[in-house]
Amino acid sequence: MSLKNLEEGAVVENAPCVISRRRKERGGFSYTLTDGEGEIEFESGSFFEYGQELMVSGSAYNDRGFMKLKVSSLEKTSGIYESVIGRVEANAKLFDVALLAEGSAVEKLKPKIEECARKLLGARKLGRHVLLRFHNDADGIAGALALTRVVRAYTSQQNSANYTPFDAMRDIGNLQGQKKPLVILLDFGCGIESAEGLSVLKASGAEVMIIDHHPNEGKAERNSHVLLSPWTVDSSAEASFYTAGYLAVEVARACGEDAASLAPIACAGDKSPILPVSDTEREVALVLDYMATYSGFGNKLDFYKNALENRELYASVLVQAREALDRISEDVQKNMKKKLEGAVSVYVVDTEKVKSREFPGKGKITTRGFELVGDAPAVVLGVWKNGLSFRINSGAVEKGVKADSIIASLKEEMGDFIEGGGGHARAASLRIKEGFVDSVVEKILEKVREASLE
Ligand SMILES: [Mn+2]
Repeated sequence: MSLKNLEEGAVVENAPCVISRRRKERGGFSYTLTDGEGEIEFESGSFFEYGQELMVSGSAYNDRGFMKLKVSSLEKTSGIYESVIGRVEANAKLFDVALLAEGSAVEKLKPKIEECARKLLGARKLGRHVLLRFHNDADGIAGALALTRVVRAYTSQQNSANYTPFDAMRDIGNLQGQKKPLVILLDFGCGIESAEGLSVLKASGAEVMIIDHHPNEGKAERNSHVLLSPWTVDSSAEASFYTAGYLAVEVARACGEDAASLAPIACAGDKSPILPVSDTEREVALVLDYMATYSGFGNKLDFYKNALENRELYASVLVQAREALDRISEDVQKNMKKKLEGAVSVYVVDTEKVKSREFPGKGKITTRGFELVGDAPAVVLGVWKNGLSFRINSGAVEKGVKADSIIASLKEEMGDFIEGGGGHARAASLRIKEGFVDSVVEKILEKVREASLE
């Protein structure tokens, strides 16, 4: 018999269920039992952990208008938690709201969005331990703000686009003792350099959800349980435009949360054109990016939430961020050289000569250059002593110049100098052995010339 809508006097016999909530009360605890179909409270002097699996017998009684269970026998058991998770997720009530963005890709993603939503609603109902790692930029932060409207999570900032074995070991250590924890990676995890760390994490028994829009070079579906990625339904360069933060917002909306206002912030942060973005939303993205640049690994999400609510802090960060961007414009202009003239032009900015502290970082300096070159098909490379950053506009992408494919062939042809890297068709970065940046740039010029001739 299921725990759903029990009437007074109904008898429950050996029902497999789990503890999904606990409240301290005078003389003991009040617990909520869930079997995946319904739930009911009972009182007990004994202590049980969240997720404790039990075989329960008893009868329902009315306690001042609330149906509770008078327990006659209670036995600890095992092996039922996953089936309860499955039932809770299947029974979760989703909200069928129209997607904010248009396009066939996102329509095709709807089943995955719903799968993620069911998982979050199930985790909420069962009080599961959720660890949410978000990328340290406006897209990752906006998405994390959306997901935490649905479920309480331990949030932690990830200052790299790669999930390394170090990350995995640390997470596995912190998750010790948690019953079937859910780990969500937001706006990173699909790169090839995350595959090893992810496979270790998955082997630990944690359930892994990845919401990411970076090209799925690491085949993240193999090392996760749920993958929400536009690359699974669209292989064009436009797939990246469905940013992780945007997708997370759609997940929250399918859960019934009004998170729509966070989506344009995510899009502004990653320069995605899928949604209209207002000046204010662009400002919020800038503030989040600035704060994320200056804050460390492991930072919790509340830090950003509080800053957005604190008007004085917000206004002051905005002024600083804008000044920092303005300050570099002249330097960028001075240090940007046109290296290739043709169907697709290539410009190179020496970012070491641009006076900037941590913000704007190399990527944003390159973006600044990119904003200065105009609309003709162009590639901007921001270079420094051991790396470079790509920004490529639509005109160049249409002519077949894509950063992710250039990077893939560079890794093959110059594997000895390329130490890593990845990203999108329009924006990506490379780590290069010191002393070899110039030769890599030469090779890129060659590749752009070839691609734009074809
Ligand atoms: Mn992103």
